[in-house]
Amino acid sequence: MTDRYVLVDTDTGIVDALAMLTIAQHSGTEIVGVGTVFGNCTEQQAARNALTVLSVAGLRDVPVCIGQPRPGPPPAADSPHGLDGLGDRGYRPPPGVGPAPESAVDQLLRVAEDRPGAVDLLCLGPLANIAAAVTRDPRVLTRYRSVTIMGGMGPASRKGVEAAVQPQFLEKGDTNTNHDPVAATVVAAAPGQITWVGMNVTGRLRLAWADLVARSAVGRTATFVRDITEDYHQYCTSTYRVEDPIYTAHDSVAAAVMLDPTVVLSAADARPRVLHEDGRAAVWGVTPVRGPAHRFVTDLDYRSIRARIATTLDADIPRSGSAG
Ligand SMILES: [Ca+2]
Repeated sequence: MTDRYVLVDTDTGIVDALAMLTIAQHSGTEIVGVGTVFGNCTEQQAARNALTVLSVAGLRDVPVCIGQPRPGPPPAADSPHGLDGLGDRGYRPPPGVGPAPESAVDQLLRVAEDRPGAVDLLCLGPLANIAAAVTRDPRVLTRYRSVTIMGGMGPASRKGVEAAVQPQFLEKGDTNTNHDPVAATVVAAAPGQITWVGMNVTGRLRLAWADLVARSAVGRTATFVRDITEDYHQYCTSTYRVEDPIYTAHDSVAAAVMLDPTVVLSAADARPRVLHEDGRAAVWGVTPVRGPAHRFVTDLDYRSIRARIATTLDADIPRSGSAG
């Protein structure tokens, strides 16, 4: 029985792919649509990637709608997600499969109108589509059952704490906001049941590369994820300055929060504000709250999230052969 309906907005890079697989493999959950946005790649490439990822999960009928392009010139630095967003491994959608004719922004507005209060919105990329929808209908996000955003840096009051725990935290920054600070500013002022799952909590989940390699020896899903993560894991290992190879899964952390809110061990209500520092933009939650408060996650049940990702990677392996 389906008891959860999800609309995913994504710039379909490597971490988005694992998050989409995580949702697709969660029983009782239906992905009602995907909207794509620039970020890890172009919005068109993100749509191709989303169709590829959905096909890995065995889903062929989910509409994938193309959304907003990058408002300015492309970034100077190469993306750790590769030129195509999925690690340049040559993955393509199955023949005959293509994006839907509706725009991602129209889809956001239509789903909110058609099924008020019934759909959870998961935002995994820069917020350009969401901001465009809010500009056309300022209350659109209130018509979603919940809105979960992979973005922000957490409550501003904890900035020093987070920086001490994660030395690379401030320099790495809030990628999705930095891609489009204007869009983040629009969404920050919007009303709704909005939860920011920021770098302060997603960066703490580091998954062992060796574990993914082991799982890829038996599972088709794990093989796909390992393949696209091959170069990205080297980037993660050097960024986080750790000895044993790791990979991060920022978007899967946000997906886990949306699928099971009980993984949130602590959170704070605050007002999201886009702050600029050293040429980068990031959302921080500030208090006191004037205007609509949003929720900023500050701690999570990482054990449960790891178990969920392991289940996702092993989804196509018979149960007797899977390890939690
Ligand atoms: Ca993303």
